[in-house]
Amino acid sequence: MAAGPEVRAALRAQAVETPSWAYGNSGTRFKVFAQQGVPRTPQEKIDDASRVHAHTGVTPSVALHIPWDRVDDYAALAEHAASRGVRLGTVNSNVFQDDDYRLGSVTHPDAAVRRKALDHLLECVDIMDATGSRDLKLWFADGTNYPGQDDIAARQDRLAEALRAVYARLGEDQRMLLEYKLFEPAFYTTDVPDWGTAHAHCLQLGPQAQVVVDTGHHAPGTNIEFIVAFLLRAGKLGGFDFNSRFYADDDLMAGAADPFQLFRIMHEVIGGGGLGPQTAFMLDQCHNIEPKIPAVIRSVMNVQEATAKALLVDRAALTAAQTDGDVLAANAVLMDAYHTDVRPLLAELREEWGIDPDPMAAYRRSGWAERTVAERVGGTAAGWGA
Ligand code: LRH
Ligand code: MN
Ligand code: MN
Repeated sequence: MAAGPEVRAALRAQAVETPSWAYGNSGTRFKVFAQQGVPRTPQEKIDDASRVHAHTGVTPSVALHIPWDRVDDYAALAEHAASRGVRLGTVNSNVFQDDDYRLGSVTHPDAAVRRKALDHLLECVDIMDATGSRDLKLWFADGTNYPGQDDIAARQDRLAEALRAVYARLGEDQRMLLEYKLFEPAFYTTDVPDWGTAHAHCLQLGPQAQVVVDTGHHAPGTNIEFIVAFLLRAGKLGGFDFNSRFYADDDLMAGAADPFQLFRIMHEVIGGGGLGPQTAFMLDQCHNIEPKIPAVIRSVMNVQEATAKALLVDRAALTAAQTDGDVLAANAVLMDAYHTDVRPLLAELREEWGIDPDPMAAYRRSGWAERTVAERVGGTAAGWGA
């Protein structure tokens, strides 16, 4: 299957944002495994992100998580990123790691806690102003554990009120990406459990509010590509948090558990006209047992491979087969693309872009891992599971 100039151009233009927290120590709720050489500061996380960009050529931005990446001067942090050849991307808010949030944040029954959570979200927009970030990503751990614990509908009212206040604070070029998650840490009700709830809130807010699809946040068997197609059609797909899952929110490397699902998602993205900067393609992963930078590189390559395969789908043949009602032919068009080995194409493209065709080997040879182990003593936890 030949890759024409349009496919090559689309792969060149692709951008995947990496998360600062993927570079720090992380773990499960049972144990954080400390690795040697991990970043001690937000600046060092950015340095690691810039290594990934140097080897992949397609990860020009790094997402922040506040307060995990709190600094005094965000403009200076943006300058640091620029000096390393990357920029600061999405600002992720964190209203889940404070004792006050035991019963929720923006949906908490106590107005004082709701105010504290809202102030944090507004502060995140101030940070976006300083960093030049376009997107604010909102994920709420809010929910309840027991029937009767709180009023489900009243919590929706409180959520809507907070979202309205944040939306009103956004600048013209800024967006709010609302992330949903089926369960965890709440186990009975979750206040934003699914794309329908997120979509309904975003619809009420306006065009700058969009839904973000974290691939690990659904019930097993959920057809994520359907959600993607639906949201794209509605103009409401803001972006992705890519990661793999076998069971729940596993946060494993994107494309590791189910590369076919990633391909199917990218096929819908392309079909719906979503492959471009209007969609934030982000990773949201934690590398607990594997070395972090190579794990991020591998994930980015997996996203690239899924994208390349989806770009190779013969859309004219697919439409013809679909119109004819030829189920097997239509399915064969998709499978032909999926079974294409796109690794030689991507290697060739990397050479064209002036980088090593084998990012994993190039990283290993770079000596970065050894250097950071020698230089960085006492790395920090990402904040997650810490
Ligand atoms: C929640 C989530 C959300 C958080 C991140 C650390 O499970 O996916 O995006 O910000 O993990
Ligand atoms: Mn996420
Ligand atoms: Mn998650």
